[in-house]
Amino acid sequence: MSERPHTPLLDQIARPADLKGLSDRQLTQVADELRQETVSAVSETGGHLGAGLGVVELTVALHAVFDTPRDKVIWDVSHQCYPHKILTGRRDRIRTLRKKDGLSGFTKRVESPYDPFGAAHSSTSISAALGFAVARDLGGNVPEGLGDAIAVIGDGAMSAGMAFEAMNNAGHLGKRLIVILNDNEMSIAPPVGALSSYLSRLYAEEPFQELKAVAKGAASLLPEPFREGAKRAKDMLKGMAVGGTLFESLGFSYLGPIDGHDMDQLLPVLRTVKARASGPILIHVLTKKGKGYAPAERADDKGHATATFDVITGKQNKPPSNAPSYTSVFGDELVKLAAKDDKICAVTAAMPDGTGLGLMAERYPSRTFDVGIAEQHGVTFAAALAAGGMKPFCAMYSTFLQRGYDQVVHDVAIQRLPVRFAIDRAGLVGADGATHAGSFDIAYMANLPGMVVMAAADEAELKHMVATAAAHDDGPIAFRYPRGEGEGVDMPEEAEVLEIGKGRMIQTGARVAILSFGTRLGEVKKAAESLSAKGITPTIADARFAKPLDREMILQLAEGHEALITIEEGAVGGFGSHVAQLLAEEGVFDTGLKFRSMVLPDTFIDQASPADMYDVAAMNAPQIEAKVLEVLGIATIGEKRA
Ligand SMILES: Cc1ncc(C[n+]2csc(CCOP(=O)(O)OP(=O)(O)O)c2C)c(N)n1
Repeated sequence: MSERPHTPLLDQIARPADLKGLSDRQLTQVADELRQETVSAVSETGGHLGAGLGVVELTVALHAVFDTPRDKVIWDVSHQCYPHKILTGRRDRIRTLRKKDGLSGFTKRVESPYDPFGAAHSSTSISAALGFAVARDLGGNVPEGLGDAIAVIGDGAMSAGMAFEAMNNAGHLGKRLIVILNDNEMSIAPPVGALSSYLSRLYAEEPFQELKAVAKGAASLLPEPFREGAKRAKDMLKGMAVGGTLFESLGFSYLGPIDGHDMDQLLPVLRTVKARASGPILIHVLTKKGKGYAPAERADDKGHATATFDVITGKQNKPPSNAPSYTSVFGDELVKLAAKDDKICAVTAAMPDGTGLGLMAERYPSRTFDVGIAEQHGVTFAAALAAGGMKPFCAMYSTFLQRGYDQVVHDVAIQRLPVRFAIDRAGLVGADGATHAGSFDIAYMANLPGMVVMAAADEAELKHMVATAAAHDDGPIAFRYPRGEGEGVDMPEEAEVLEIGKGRMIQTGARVAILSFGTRLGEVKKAAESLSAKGITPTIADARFAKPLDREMILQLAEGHEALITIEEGAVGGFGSHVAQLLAEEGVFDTGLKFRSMVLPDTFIDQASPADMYDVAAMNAPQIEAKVLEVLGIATIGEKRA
């Protein structure tokens, strides 16, 4: 553990109200100390570092000028909220960030009144802020009161449709609402698209914010020193095309860009806006992701996400890996297939590295599309690529694909278009917690007519499933796989195209059959080993497909055993429900099969290690073993004693 930083002024800040008596110079010092504290805390916990460092000054300025929690500061994505947590009474627990029973890595309503709205998926903040503003004006009533509503949204998050839907609505309603565009010219990867170029032009062409502000008639919003300069320049600027017109045409007053690391700009601008804003206003703030910590500033991702690290050297503590990650197995196999088939292409929504498409983008840039944080668009775009005779792989995390669900139904499934969904981060993901858990995709994909749904039990299976998806031209197909390393199995040289709707037997036993869908298979095998010491040898099968089901295999398992247990890394309504439906319809229950279905519990599970989260979900080997004993009516020793 590195030495804690010296933070005399920050030590006196128990809550944002304590900032009120400080001079601007002292607030700058608080910001400096807050930055050091943030680096120190994240070095112990790991997590999102770069985004928080970029908004340290903004965080201090917002809490110094506005009256939180009455005023609602809504952080978009909220991965930049660690400095905010430190200032809002959670400094004593900041080193528990993202750990079991610790602070969430995101804003969370139940955690603090200073977190008025939870987030983790992007681009919701303007909608949320608008909701608070309207609730305020309609006389809504909450314990902390309702004051200003302020959304802080990054340039990456601003590229999503939802942000524009909200601005369109806000501009129409005309309520007092403050949007701070935190523009660091970064998403996780460098941002892409026309909006990003537009934002760059806003400041590249015209560096003087006071000139631009005046040209748009916003001089009265500026603090005195700016205003004077602005007046002098007014004539000069008449008729000149200026930036901010996009936001203005949506009904926002545009102010900026200002330097988001300069308290002498931030504080007066925020104070003036607070004193004078009447309708929706967008303040364009320029920041640097990773600001003030050299290793983060230097990193390709600007310290977006980090393991624990040494503060002095910046060296991250990453455990050596024993097996390739599922993500890389997908990425490598896709590149192999793309080399042989020039119709194969790939779509990612702002996660080129997270989804393993880096190599594909490098080798086949014209066939690899980063659409920005725009899952809805990404899915429909892939649908039309398929309609146009291409073979698109739509690579998204399970949790983010949720955002494109209607597009999956309406554009892909109803039209039976052969989009290949590569669903990464399936199941419980660990430190990012409930917002990032891939819990629902089996249910929401398998209920769609014509959708093929596969889950890989290990990395070799994943390789086969990528090839199977590439070969499947008959309609949409999805395959899911978890975050992290594979099981360490031998990798086949060549991928095999699997027969659609056929599972595989793993071991033949007696009395009980365990039918696994996905990577719980490893835990099932462990449970079986332990059971064999008790004289019970379960039959084990890997379903491979939740849709179409391997009817023959499942009915045989049901017939040949006293009990059948399904297990999957997903919520109720998925694989197990489909199996239960089949068994019910086939009348299997009429003749007395004992059936259990192990699914994620009907709760949102807080962050912890994935293994701990699966313990909470009761889906690890000991709990599988207990389930087998329970269904066979064999009480465990512990239960007998109790
Ligand atoms: C709907 C959705 N898709 C993808 C992500 C993954 N994600 C987390 S942060 C991020 C980049 C956000 O960039 P920006 O808004 O510019 O904020 P910065 O990290 O640069 O401060 C992405 C793509 C997400 N949180 N939500």
